[in-house]
Amino acid sequence: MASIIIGSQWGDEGKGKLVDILSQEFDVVARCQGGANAGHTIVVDGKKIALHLIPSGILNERATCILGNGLVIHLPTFFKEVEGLKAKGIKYENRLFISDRAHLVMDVHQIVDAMKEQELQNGSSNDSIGTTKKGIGPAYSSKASRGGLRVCDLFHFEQFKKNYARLVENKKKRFGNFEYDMEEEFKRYEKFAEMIKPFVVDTVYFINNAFKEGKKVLIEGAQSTMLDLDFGTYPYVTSSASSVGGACTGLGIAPNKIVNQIGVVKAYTTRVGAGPFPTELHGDEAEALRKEGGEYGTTTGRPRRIGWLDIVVLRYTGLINDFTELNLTKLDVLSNTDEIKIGVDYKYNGEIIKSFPSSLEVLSQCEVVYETFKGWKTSLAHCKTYEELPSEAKTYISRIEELTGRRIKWIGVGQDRSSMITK
Ligand code: 2SA
Ligand code: GDP
Ligand code: MG
Repeated sequence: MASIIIGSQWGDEGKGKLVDILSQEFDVVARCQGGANAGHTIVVDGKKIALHLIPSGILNERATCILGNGLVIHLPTFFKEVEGLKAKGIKYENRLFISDRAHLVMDVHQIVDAMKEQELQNGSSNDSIGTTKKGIGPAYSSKASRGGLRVCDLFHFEQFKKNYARLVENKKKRFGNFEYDMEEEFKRYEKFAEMIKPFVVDTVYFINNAFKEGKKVLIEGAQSTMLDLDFGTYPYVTSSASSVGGACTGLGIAPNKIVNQIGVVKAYTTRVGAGPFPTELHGDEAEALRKEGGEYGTTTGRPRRIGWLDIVVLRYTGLINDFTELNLTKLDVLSNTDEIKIGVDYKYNGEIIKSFPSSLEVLSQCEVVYETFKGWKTSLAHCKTYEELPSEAKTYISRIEELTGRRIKWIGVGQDRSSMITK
């Protein structure tokens, strides 16, 4: 069986922390989409570890970690992260594997990512997406247009060189000439081809065989449902399927293997990059929460945009993923707030609408209906059980359960692995 952990908002809900905690009960932890745009932070005994490509299960030495076929992998970043594990004394040999079918992000994809963003910025209106510039969109474009490079191609190097040269030529045709040392790249990738060998397996066979042996697989979502290429606020999305469907295509598993869909919900909302954000806050109120919650991109360091919790978003992402339980995170961050709001409905032309609109034009004309809650104004640092939480916090939690129709099973009250209440 498999369980999947998925973000219910625009990312950075604290998925990495939950994966780290739950991975103790799993044999395999797998990523199924995205790449090094992700940033998953884990804090153990005050020590912080930020992971981008490697699954957050790596700290649990019992678990095997998989990067599935649905990922786009920048090998220099992968090896840098492996070096980081080595430096921290984390054992990764024979327990960290990459799919032979995963696509590669080359430096050319990152160059083009930055160029595309610049192009959009230079347009009549600034329409840039605010990508992480990690080459994610261009790498998935290469994959979809059948000009991509895969991990398995590295082991047929003459053909790999031809395909790589063609990829760069195509980008030059589209974006104009830019400096790119192909000979250096060939040398670099010839070395990577050797270095990556011990990590490469047929992950489709590996995971399905693990199921056969009765092993438990935890799937780690990245980027979250509101950034999903199909369901997110298009075009302000990432280029992968970051909701539950991405697990089947990104790992080669059947849907009946997934028995739990765990939604991670931040107690307020954040978004990094451009795009609509109906419950967004500005000014001092936003700054106070940003500071309190340390809301800066784990990958890029960009300040995250801040807003109130949005139930319309949670109902919509709940439909897509059918969350079986929720993890409410960062409740402690609201501890200094006098009045907390929750966006409960959107009104369009004066009428409450049923679900999250597809059109950004419609969305921009929606008015959010709020409910207001009294803050608890006391630290949650000492709370180890649900009963110990202040009554105002319990009211807030119950109302979220009521409004979403979903059960909150875990409540995050601090950054550390130990700061998680099970309800
Ligand atoms: P991309 O780079 O093509 O995937 O960017 C497209 C949009 O997806 C957003 N995106 C993210 N949003 C939240 N967190 C992400 N990971 C990092 C983090 C982000 C960072 O953990 O903080 O460090 O800035 C992530 N990755 C992609 C991105 O902001 C664009 O809106
Ligand atoms: P992810 O992308 O969903 O894994 O989330 P990130 O790691 O990018 O961002 C979440 C941030 O919140 C990280 O710095 C976490 O350490 C932190 N975090 C997670 N849960 C909690 C919590 O309950 N309270 C506090 N204060 N911080 C948390
Ligand atoms: Mg993150």
